[in-house]
Amino acid sequence: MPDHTTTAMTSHGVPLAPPLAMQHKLFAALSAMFGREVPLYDRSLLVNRACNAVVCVLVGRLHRGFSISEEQLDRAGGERHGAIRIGRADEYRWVGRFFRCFGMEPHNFYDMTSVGAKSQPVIATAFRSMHAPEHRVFTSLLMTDSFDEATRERIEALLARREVFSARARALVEQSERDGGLRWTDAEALIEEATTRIFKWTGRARGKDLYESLCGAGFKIAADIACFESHHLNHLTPNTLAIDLYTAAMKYCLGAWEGGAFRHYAGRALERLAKTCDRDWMRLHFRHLGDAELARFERGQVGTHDLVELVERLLAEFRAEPFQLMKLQHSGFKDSTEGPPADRPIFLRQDAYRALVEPVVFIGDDGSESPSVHAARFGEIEERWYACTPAGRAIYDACVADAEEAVAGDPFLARRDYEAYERVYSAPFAPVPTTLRELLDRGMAHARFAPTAGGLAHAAAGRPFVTRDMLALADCGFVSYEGIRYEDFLPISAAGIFASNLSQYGTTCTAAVKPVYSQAQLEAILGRPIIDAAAAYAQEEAASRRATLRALGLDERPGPASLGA
Ligand code: OOG
Ligand code: NI
Repeated sequence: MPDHTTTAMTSHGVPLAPPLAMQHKLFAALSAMFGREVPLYDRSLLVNRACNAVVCVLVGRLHRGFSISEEQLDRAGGERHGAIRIGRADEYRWVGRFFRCFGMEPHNFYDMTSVGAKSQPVIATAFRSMHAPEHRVFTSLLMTDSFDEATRERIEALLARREVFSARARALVEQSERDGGLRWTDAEALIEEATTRIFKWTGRARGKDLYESLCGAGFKIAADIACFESHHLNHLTPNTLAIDLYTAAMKYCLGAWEGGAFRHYAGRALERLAKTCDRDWMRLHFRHLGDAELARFERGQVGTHDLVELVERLLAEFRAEPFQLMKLQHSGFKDSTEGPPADRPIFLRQDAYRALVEPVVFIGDDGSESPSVHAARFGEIEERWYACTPAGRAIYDACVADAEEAVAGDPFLARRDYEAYERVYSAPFAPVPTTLRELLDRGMAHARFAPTAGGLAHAAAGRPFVTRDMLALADCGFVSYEGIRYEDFLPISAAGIFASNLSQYGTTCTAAVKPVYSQAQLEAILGRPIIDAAAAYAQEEAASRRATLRALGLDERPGPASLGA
């Protein structure tokens, strides 16, 4: 695996670009590319930044001494995940090799063909760094064998004709593999391949007949993959500090909501934040803050007037031209947010503006051009919470199933009466705790533990500890903990995003026999193993427990059996 911290050299003594630095550069370049391609995306970043800035003002009043630099604010919203959809197995392998040059490994196997009614004919993994990732790419592969024979042949024939990775891009990837990295000039050349070719939207399509018959038969996703010439970014999702505030802001700026609705929902979002913004929230949302800094902040108070003032401040800011999103062509915002209810801090919550209707030109075999439109690219947002243990995951899955069932009978409830929808959807999540501490007490979420200065001094003085239990040690002030953030995706949320944006609920397999897909199959396509993220979170927690016990001298001195570990 490439080393992310030290400077490696080529055999000629030229320094290699650190993969993580390359990754930041790649995502900044992709964001700039996507911003040029999709003005609404660029503007949505401004909306997110304005919301995040207001959140930071509120946080500064709640935690006196907290402030954030412009750069840190950019970084908080600068985290991104992209989504791409690939047509052929050999293309998929190239994409995996490409991301490896940037220190990004495949995490988790997502079989989107079997997520119930919202299934799509794709399987996927997500490329990201293993440690503290800031960028990810959800990468789907179209499974042509889930179509009837005739359709499958037509899709494959069209896909066979394209070449997304140029000879230069392939050579650079091979060079990186051979030399264990790339010099900066070559890294920049590979990033240029990414933004000018591999992930670029060209608006040029082929196979108009196939396109129309796929869309007509409800296979929009297949049309989006098979008929285009690149692995165009479908969306690039920034991170937000307060998804409900952002969503309200977008609905207002897009013209879907009046000021009154915005005031109500934005005020509610800030009020909730004021209640939940404790030390754990701070650690989760601001990675640059350490325990020492957090300890220096003094608890402040905010009242209704603060919330009103901040909402009005946003409204005033939204009068400026860049926030007049209603003037851009758009298809509105999703009706409801995917993921757990706002007060259950696990996994992640996502929302999106709907896929834009974009002009495309179909190029015929004779070179003729035929103008048309295509709707696939949308604008997602997300807020990340804690990674669950298998026990937490099982409870979450059961809650989701109940919640989906509870709202299934009334598909337009969210649009008609959002607060009623929220009540119905969130009620089944009652078994999920609302705080990190409760999640940890119940073994539902993962944490990283560390000894405190007090704990180390206690150990150095040779004083005994009455327990080896991490949370009990934390209560005594000997150990600190922080929740581990969830860095992956949720099939059910992804399915909801796919479904709403394809304005199509899901697709059924038309193959004579429905194929069964496996992780091993995708690993064979990639030519390397897929990391099991759940195991990685558990290992990270276990390693921190072991290191903490060792630092406190508790590994050699087993505690009283009755108190357990
Ligand atoms: C990918 C959908 C998955 C997410 O955030 O869950 C995804 C796609 O639309 O291609 O991006
Ligand atoms: Ni996404």
